[in-house]
Parts: sequence; C-alpha cells; structure tokens
Amino acid sequence: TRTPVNVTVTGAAGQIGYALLFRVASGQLLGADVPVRLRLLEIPQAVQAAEGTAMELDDCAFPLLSGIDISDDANVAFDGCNIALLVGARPRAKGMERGDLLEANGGIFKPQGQAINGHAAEDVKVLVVGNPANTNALIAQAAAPDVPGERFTAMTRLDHNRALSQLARKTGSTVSDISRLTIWGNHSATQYPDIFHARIAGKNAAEVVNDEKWLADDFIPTVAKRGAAIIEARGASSAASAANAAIDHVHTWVNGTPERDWTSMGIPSDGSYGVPEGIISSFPVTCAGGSYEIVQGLEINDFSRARIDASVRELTEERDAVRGLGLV
Ligand code: NAX
Repeated sequence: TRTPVNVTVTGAAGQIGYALLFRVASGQLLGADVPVRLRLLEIPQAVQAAEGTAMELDDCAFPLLSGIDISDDANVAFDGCNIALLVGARPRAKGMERGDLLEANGGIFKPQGQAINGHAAEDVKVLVVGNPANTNALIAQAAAPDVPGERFTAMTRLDHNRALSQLARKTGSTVSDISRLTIWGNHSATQYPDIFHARIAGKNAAEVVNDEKWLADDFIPTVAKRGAAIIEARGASSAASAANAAIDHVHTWVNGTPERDWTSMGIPSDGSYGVPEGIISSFPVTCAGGSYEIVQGLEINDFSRARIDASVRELTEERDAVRGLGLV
C-alpha cells in the first residue's frame, strides 16, 4: 500500500474548508488510488468546530482517508506536509486600508511560510486561496527560503472556470469544447480573462465571439466581479466553487494538463510577457510530471497588453507595500 500523502488545510473550519475537506478525503484531489492524511490548522477559537468537521469526515468512512490531525500550531500542521492548501486568511473589515489588510495577512502567511520552511516534506507544493491570494503567496514564499520558489502558487482557477462558463454560455457551446483560455494577473477585480488564444471546438474563440464590446463591457467585468455577485445573491462568498477550483488547481499541477490545452495558475514570474520577475501573477501554464511551465510565444495584442499591464501594476504595488512592511 502507498504511503499517505499529507495534505495540510488551513482555515479548515471555514466555509471553503467545509466544502473542500470531503472532496480531498474522497480522493478527488490526488486520485482514487492515493491515500491521504489530513492535517487541519485553525486558530484556537475554531479548533472545536474543526473537530466537528473531523467527526463528519470519520462518519463518511472514506477508504482513502488514513487519518486526521487538528492543531492550532503551524509547526505541527505543516510537519511532513506534501500539499499545503492555505485557505484561512484575514478578511477585509469595513474601513480597513489595503496596508492594514496586507499587514494582518502578513501576520498569518509569514509564520506559515516559516513553518513550511522548517517542517514540510521535500516535495511540498503550496496553493494559496486566502485573499489577497497572490501577495499572501509572495509573503509565504519569502518566509521559506529553503523551499524552491516555484512551489508557491496562488489560485486563479476559480476565475478561469468562471470565464469558461461565461464563454460557453455566450457561444452556445459547452465548457468541454473550450480550451486555452487564460487568466492573467492578480486574483482581484483587475484580473484579465483572455480569450484571444482560446479555442472553441477548434475555432478561435475571439473570432467566434466577434464582439469586442461584449468582451470589454460584459465578459471581463462579469468574470472579474463574479465573487461580489455571488455574495449579493447568496449572502455569503463563494465556497463550493472555490473549493472545486482548489481541487482542480492541485489535481492539474500533480496530474498534468490535457494535450493541446493549458490552465491558469498564479505563479512566481520569470519575467515572461513583461511581467516583472518575482511577483506572483497568473499565467497560462502547462503541467506535466508534477511541475508547470509558462506557455511561451503567445502574441499579445494591444487590448490584452493594456489589461495585463494594469493588473500587473496592482501586483507590483502590493509587492512594494509588503516590502515596505518588511514582509518580503
Ligand atoms: P471563512 O471566514 O469561512 O473561513 C476562514 C477560516 O480561516 C476561519 O475558520 C478562520 O478561523 C480561519 N483562520 C483565520 N486565520 C487563520 C490562521 N492564522 N490559521 C489557520 N486558520 C485561520 O472564509 P472562507 O469563505 O472559507 O474563505 C477563505 C479565504 O478564501 C478568504 O480569504 C477568501 O477571501 C478567500 N477566497 C479566495 C478565492 C480565490 O479564488 N482565490 C475565492 C473564494 C474566497 O473568497
């Protein structure tokens, strides 16, 4: 039998945690033949709620779930961690400035990065879901100098999936007809969903759509502001769809992208496409053998360039702000 993979989930008692843990335990994260051990990290006040979720996980009798540990100590929760899902974060309170938000999250992601550095397994892969995801990933990465930098990623897969769904609806196709869509930049309202290289059943998606006004005034803002629309409708932020995207992100990273397709991941820039090296920005990537590569050689038109640049500018401002706080 295989050694279980240690999957650490932070914010395990939160709403995304509740939607995520059962899917991890059932084998959807890594595959139906991979046993997992869950390591849950919560703040002390939420440990009891996490224990309640763990009771329900027990009650599912998942054959692949080889154990559950709960802790409020990052050094314990990341011990031997192979996959880290960093979901818990400090939400923006009313009237909170961006600097305060970044500082509060620095207080979470810096010690977690240090704990990963000190205790995680050699092959650790990190996905940051908690917002501001890209910059939180940068903070954790900076605190983990002994872990290869490319192991720190941020989630833009929910944006990617939202864009797939909107494009399918507009063109009367199905999501499985669509490939090569890209989310560029920050997981924020400045993100840029790019369909100029996407294919719909073998045709260029932008040509199929043939409606730049829809692209600029409908598609892009709908995808970028979908999180707010969900809150408005549901009275709570996206949870099951966010958990689903986290599953997709890690599953693709570990098991690879399909032939002739790619996905979107927030990853440390190597300078490709004029994105300053080091910031964690979303790119089109292919995955194989447990690692990813940026898709190279795409032509970026003026429409796309302006939007990528705007989102990247926001990321460099966030980076400068956390640099000012001594976090990176
Ligand atoms: P909840 O408030 O329901 O849960 C967050 C949990 O994190 C709480 O149980 C809290 O006790 C815990 N927590 C706080 N600080 C912690 C720490 N230092 N260590 C361990 N646990 C800690 O939020 P939820 O709806 O689950 O959302 C979690 C995060 O995901 C938020 O930051 C949210 O903004 C972000 N999202 C990111 C998305 C993305 O696409 N990247 C989309 C969905 C979501 O909005």
